Amino acid sequence: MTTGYVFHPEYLWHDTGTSAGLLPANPPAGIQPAVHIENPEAKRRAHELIHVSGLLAELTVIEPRRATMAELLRVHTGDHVQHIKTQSDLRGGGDAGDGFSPVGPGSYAIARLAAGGLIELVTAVARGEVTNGYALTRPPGHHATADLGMGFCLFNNIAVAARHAQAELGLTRIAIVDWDAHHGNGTQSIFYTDPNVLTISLHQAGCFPPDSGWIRENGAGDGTGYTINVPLPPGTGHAGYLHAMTEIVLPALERFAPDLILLANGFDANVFDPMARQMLTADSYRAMTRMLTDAADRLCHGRLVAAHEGGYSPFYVPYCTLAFLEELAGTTTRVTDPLAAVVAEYAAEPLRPHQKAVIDEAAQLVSRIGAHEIAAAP
Ligand code: 9RB
Ligand code: ZN
Repeated sequence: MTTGYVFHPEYLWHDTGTSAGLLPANPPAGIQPAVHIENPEAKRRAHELIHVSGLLAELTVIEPRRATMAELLRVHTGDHVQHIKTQSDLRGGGDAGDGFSPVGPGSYAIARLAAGGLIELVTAVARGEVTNGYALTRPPGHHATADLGMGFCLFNNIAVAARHAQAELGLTRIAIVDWDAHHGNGTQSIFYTDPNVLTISLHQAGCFPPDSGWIRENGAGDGTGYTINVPLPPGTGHAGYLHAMTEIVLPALERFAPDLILLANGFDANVFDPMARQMLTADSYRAMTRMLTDAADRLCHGRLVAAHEGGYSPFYVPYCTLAFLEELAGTTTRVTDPLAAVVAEYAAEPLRPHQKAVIDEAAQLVSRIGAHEIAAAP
């Protein structure tokens, strides 16, 4: 068993400039500029820790390439791709669509390298060159819709890789699990009517985008039942997420029987994240990853491909990433979570009744997966 790893220094060159936390900086209005919240630091440190811990030596490094126009157009409109290119050609950069998604000078090429990196990784997995893999990419992708960049995302990397897997690699049924703290609205919208792509998003209710990611958003047309949202209350921790994995994600995957599992791997549900209010620890990511690799082993020859999404604590994201990647590779390193003692109290956060209520309600949707085919069978 081998684990593929995609990284490129250009991912760190995607220049998001300044911001004031959530808001664009605006000195005349008294909004002080600071380094943009989606900056390279957490990702640079994660990559360095992967190297220094010795884990990198156990991985199969896969070189990214830029996604082609045809590959992007499987998901995005020509107007959107052109818009990103035009903004990227501006000397001072521009915005991908919603006013919260900076496009730095040259970010068009970097965003293509992110989407193409995931394509190369999925290809290596499909060919059996590696069992599973991780793409530590930037910019992120899960908020980007067919025609709009949103929430720091330019192109929807996971969606581009999923369509490539279907079109070129013979992997038809694809499950996309998204445990970023924010709703995977872009991915949801792209596959909303498609019964061959199951999307499951676990996120903090109402965090971002506004009014998005509710249980009632359950797919449409032929895709009815193939979108599942679990809007977890703020404050959900290890026990709550594990309950959601056990009661929803795992049974949904069993029912769907995918050829490939993709993971939108945001680390912003950790307890130190400035952009969300969930309470996961590095050990939580390890446990959740173990559940997914076990499911992938049972259902699709271990084929699990993850893409980096959010995660904004430069000091904790690296340890969450290492725990995740160790588990993916089925190994450990000499580096353990140095904050484990500090987070022990948080880690003990139990499943609260209001969290259980949401999870149990969303779990009702699992039986809708494949209900058509089962009803239609003689
Ligand atoms: C503001 C708004 C946000 C909020 C959160 C994210 C997180 C992205 C992420 C991005 C942009 C809105 C400040 C809407 O980590 N995804 O995984 N912007 N939020 N309106 N206003 C005024
Ligand atoms: Zn996020």
